[in-house]
Amino acid sequence: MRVVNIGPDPSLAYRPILDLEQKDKDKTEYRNFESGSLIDRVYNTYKLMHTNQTLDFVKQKHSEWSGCGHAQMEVMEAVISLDQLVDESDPDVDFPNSYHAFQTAEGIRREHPHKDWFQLVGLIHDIGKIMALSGEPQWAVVGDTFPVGCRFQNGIVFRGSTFVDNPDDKNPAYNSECGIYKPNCGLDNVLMSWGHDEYLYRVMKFNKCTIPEEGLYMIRFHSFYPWHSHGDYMHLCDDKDMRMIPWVREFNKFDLYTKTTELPDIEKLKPYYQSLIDKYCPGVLKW
Ligand code: INS
Repeated sequence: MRVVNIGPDPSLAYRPILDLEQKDKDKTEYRNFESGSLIDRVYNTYKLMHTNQTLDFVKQKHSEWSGCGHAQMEVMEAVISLDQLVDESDPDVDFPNSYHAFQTAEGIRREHPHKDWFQLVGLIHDIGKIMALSGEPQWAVVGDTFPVGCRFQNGIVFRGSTFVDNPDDKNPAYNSECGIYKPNCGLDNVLMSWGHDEYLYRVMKFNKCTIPEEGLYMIRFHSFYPWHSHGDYMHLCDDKDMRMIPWVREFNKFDLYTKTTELPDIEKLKPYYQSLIDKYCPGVLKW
């Protein structure tokens, strides 16, 4: 028999770490910021982020992006374009973000079959990362978020070593417990480090999408781990934030623990999710 060498199995192209054991990853193995094969990439991304995300930087990014004048695109196009993005801040994922979108959505669909808006939030929560495809550096797009304009708290990853070159860390106007904010002013009044959460929230609002408030809140704060998972920054929260935090935590279960190397069949799932997009954020949106 003639054996024709066609090179590596093409199905492996997007599954570079197909490691069967990872399918059964234990919950305690997620978010390891101390060791692992991706640790250098992750650390370098956070080092740049924590050095450069200052109050001034965030204000500048708001004025650049919040007017949604960069592109016009349907939501499914944005989801699929994340085929081109591997998130360099994520110690648990080394495959394109589009797979993570469908993994999260399908996890939510299994446990919340009647909450279609929640499933949709699972699908789209990271599509603000398309900023990176327009030239924004990853440190201004991906990763956990934190407030700027007040003290960087201890629940932030790599807090001890990555803020030393951030001028705000030494500025007495910004480095007290509340900094520029009033106690319990509400997260709506706090400027977060600039990234995909806030950007997508702005896009949803700008285009008058009808996702319920809980869903918009999940979009806006899902990467705010120091708050939803470490209990930091509670002194800035108001009643609304405290009502919403259980929703953000419910979302987080799926966002985090569906990250496995078992990759979904996107083509098969597309029609169902397109119907949810048509219901809540139809047509061409401004980005
Ligand atoms: C997640 C989370 C991860 C980060 C991702 C983000 O919400 O914050 O730690 O790596 O970029 O989408």
